[in-house]
Amino acid sequence: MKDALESLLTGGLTRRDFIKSSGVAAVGLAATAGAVALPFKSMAASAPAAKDEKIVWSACTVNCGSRCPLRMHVVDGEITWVETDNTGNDLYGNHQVRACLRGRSMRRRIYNPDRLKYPMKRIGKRGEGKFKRISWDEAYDEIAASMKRIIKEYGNEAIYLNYGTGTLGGTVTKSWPPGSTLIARLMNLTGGYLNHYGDYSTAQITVGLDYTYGGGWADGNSFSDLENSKLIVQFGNNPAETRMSGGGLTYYLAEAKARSNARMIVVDPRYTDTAGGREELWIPIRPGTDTAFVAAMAYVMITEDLVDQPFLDKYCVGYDEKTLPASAPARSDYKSYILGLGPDGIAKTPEWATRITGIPVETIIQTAREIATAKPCAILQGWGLQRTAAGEIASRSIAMLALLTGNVGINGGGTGARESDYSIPFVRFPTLTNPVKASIPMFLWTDAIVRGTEMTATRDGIRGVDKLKAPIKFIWNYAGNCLINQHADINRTHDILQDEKACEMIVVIDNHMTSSAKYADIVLPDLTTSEQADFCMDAFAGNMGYFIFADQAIAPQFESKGIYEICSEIAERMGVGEAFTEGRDQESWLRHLYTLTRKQDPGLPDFETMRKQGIYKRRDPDGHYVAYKAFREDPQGNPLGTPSGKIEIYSERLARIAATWELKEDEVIHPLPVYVSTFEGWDDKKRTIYPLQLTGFHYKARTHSTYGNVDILKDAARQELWINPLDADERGIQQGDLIRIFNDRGEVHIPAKVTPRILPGVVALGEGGWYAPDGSKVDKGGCINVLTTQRPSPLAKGNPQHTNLVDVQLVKKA
Ligand SMILES: Nc1nc2c(c(=O)[nH]1)N[C@H]1C(S)=C(S)[C@@H](COP(=O)(O)OP(=O)(O)OC[C@H]3O[C@@H](n4cnc5c(=O)[nH]c(N)nc54)[C@H](O)[C@@H]3O)O[C@H]1N2
Ligand SMILES: Nc1nc2c(c(=O)[nH]1)N[C@H]1C(S)=C(S)[C@@H](COP(=O)(O)OP(=O)(O)OC[C@H]3O[C@@H](n4cnc5c(=O)[nH]c(N)nc54)[C@H](O)[C@@H]3O)O[C@H]1N2
Ligand code: SF4
Ligand SMILES: [Mo]
Repeated sequence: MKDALESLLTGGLTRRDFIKSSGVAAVGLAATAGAVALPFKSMAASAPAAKDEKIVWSACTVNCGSRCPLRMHVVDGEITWVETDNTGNDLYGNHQVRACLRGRSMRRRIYNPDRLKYPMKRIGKRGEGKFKRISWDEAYDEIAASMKRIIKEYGNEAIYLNYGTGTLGGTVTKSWPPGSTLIARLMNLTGGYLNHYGDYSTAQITVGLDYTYGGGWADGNSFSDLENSKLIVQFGNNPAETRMSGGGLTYYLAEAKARSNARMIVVDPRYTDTAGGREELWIPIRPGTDTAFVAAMAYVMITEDLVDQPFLDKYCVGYDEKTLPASAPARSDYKSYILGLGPDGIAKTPEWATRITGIPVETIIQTAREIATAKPCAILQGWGLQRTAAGEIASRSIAMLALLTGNVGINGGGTGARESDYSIPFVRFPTLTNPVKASIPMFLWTDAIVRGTEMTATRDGIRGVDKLKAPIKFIWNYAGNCLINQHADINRTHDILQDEKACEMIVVIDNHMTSSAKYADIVLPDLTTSEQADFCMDAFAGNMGYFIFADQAIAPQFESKGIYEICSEIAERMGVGEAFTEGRDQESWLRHLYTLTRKQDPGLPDFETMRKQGIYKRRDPDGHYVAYKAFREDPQGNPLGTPSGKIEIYSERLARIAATWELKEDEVIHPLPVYVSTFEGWDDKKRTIYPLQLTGFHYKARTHSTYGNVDILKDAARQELWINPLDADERGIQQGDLIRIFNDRGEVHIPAKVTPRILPGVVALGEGGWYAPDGSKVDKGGCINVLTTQRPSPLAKGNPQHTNLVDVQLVKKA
C-alpha cells in the first residue's frame, strides 16, 4: 500500500493532480493490497463545478464487463478532472454506478503520449512501427482501392473483421461483436466478409454448455439472487477484478451475501481478490483439473446417497442407465462413469482425484457433503477454467454439481454457468445482413491467412461451407489489440503477418500506437468517447439495468475522426455512400435509434432529458433473474433447446461429433463431461522440461491492454509473475527479482511476485501487458501471449490461453 502511495507522490504528479485523484487513489490502494473492502461506498461527495468549468456526461466503454458514467470537468476545452455517477438515493439496487480507478484515469488515456494523431502509412516492416503521415483523403482512397482489388481477385470471403472489444459499450462506436459494427455495415453493403464464431472470452463454454442446456448460451441466476442462497461456490470466477464498477457485481456479491449470510467457497489456483477475506474456504486447484474434482465429489454424493434422484430422473438425460438415449451403449451413463462401471473401469474416488487436482481427500469429501446438503446452493463458474485445453468439457462438468443437487431453476440456486444480468432493451445500429455464409472459429484467423483454403468443417470447425474459397487477404482491425498483443503465440503471429503477400492489407483504427497498430499498413486515429456523442450500455449489473448518454466533452484531438465519418467516407468511395448514411449524421442516428427505442419502451426519458441526466437506471421488473425457471416449473410445456428438450448430461450430438470429426490422438470429444488429460496439463511429459503450469488472469491494472499505458495504474498494480515461495526458493528468486519466464514459443522478463496466494507448481500472469520486444525476441512488457499456444481446443476450436507450460529463472536480484 505504501509503495503505491509513494509512486503516486513521486510519479511527477502536481499537487492539484494528486488531490484530484486522491479519492481514486484510495480505491486503487485498497485493490492493490488485495484488501478488498468495497471501495465504492467510501468516495467523497462530488465537487461542484467551478465558475469557468462545464461538466459533461461521458462514459468508459471498454470491455471489462462493466460500464461506467464519467462526468468530465472541462475548462478551456480541456478535461481537467474526472468524476463519476453522483445521482439518486444510492440505495442498493438503485445505486450509483461508480467508475473504477481505470475509468477515473481516462484523462491519462485521452492525453496520452501514445495517442495516434494523423492517418499514417507504413514505411518499415510490419511490426517495426515506422510510418509516414498521410492525408485522410489518401488513406480513404488507398483503403477503397485495396478493397476493390482484393474483392475482385479473391472474393469477399478474403476480407476479415478482426475481433476488437476496445469500445464494445458504444452504439455508433460499438466495436464488438464485429458483426454489429459500422465496418460490418459497410462491408455488408459491398458484398460481405468472412464471418467468425466464438470469441476469446467464452469460446469453450459457449459451445460446451450448449450441449448440456441447449438454446445457444447457458444462463445462470443473477448475482442479486444470491441473497436467497445458503452456499455460494465460485469456480474460476473473480468478479472483484473482472466486474469492478459500482454497478458491477462485486457490490452485489457482498450485499447479497451479507443478506443471506451464505458461506462462500472459491475454487481457483490463485487466492483471488474475490476471496480476499470474504470466503469461508479457498480450494486451490491445479489448472485444468476441475473435471476430476467434480467427478470425485459426484462419487461422494452418489455413494452417500446425497444426489437429487427425482430431479435427475425428471429433467435430465443420461445420469443413469434409466434415462440414457436408445442410441447410447450400455454403461455409458454418468453414474456408471463415476462408479467405475463404464469403459475405463476407474472409480472416480477422492483418492483418485487428489493425485490429479492437488486437493486433499478430506477437502473433497467435506466439500461434496456441504454442496449436497446446503439448499439452495449457487454453483457458479467464471470463464477462467474454460479458457483451457479441454475447456468445453470442464465447463460442462461444473454444471454437473448443479444437476446432481437439483439446484437448477430455483431462487438461490444456479446452473453452474456464470451469473446473468438484466438489461434495458435498446435498438442498435442496423448493420444489415452478410451475404457471405462461411465462418471460421475466431481463434483460427491466423490459420485462415496461411492455410485458409485447406481448412475444413470436420478438422477445423469451418461452418456455413465445407471449405473456404480464399485465404484472408484484408483485415479490418477496429478497436482491438488482437493482431498481436491479445492473440496467442505472438512470435508465430509476427512471422505470419510479416509476409505481405499472404495478408495483403491491414487497416487499424485505434486511439493509440499499440503493438497491433504497428502491424498496420494504414493506421487511422479514432476519436475517443470524450470527443463524440454516443449511447453506451452492455454492462453486467445484477438486476439493475442502465444506459448512459455520453456527450461530446472536448473537440477532436489532433486530426482524429470518428468511426461513423471514416466508414461514411469509404462507403462513398465504394459507391454506397447514401445507402450507408441514409442521409443522417451521427447525432441524427442517435436520435433516430433512441426514437425507435422509446417507441418500444415509452417510459424512457426523452432525448434532451437523457442528454442532461446522463444515466438512466431501472430495476428488473421480475425481481431476480432465475435461469430455466419456466423449464423447472413445467418441463413439457417449456422444453429446453436441446434435441431432447431436457438437460443433456449424455449428449447424442457430441457422440456423433466424436465419431465423425478428425481429431488428434490426444484430443477428446465425449458425450459425457469426463475428465481428460490434455496437452500442456499437469501430467504432460513436457513438464520435465517446463515444470510450471502458467495460467493467466484478467487484471485490475487494465482492461486487457487498454489503460495499460497509464502511468499511475502501472504503479498501483504492477505487472509481475505470481510464484509460490517453494518454487521461488528452488530457483533462488525473491520478491521483486527480475526473472525470465520461457518455453519454446518465447521469453518474457519481468519482476517476480513471490506469494503463497498461488499453488506450488503453478505460476500466474495477468493478461494484457503491453508487448515490448527488445529486438532479440525477449519481451520486457510482460505480455503473456509470447508464451501461449496457438493450438486450439478440440471441440470449440477455442483459445486455451490459460493452458501453458513454462520454466522460470532468475535474471537479476532486485
Ligand atoms: N493470454 C490471454 N490472452 C487473452 C485473454 C486471456 O485471458 N489470456 N483474454 C482474451 C479476451 S477474453 C479478450 S475479450 C481479448 C480482448 O482483446 P481486445 O479486444 O484486443 O482488447 P484490448 O486489449 O483492450 O484492445 C482494445 C483496443 O481498443 C482500443 N480502443 C479503446 N477505446 C477505443 C476507441 O474508442 N476507439 C478505437 N478505435 N479504439 C479504442 C485500445 O487502444 C486497444 O488497442 O483478449 C483475449 N486475450
Ligand atoms: N479488470 C479487468 N476486468 C475484466 C477484464 C480485464 O481485462 N480487466 N476483461 C473482461 C473480459 S473481456 C472477460 S472475458 C472477463 C474474463 O473473466 P474470466 O475469464 O472469468 O477471468 P479470468 O481472470 O481469466 O479467470 C477467472 C479466474 O479463473 C482462474 N482460473 C484459471 N484457470 C483455472 C482452472 O483451471 N480452474 C479454476 N477453478 N480456476 C482457474 C483464474 O486464476 C482467475 O482467477 O473479464 C472481464 N473483466
Ligand atoms: S474500466 Fe470498467 S469498471 Fe472501470 S470505469 Fe471503465 S467500465 Fe467502469
Ligand atoms: Mo473477453
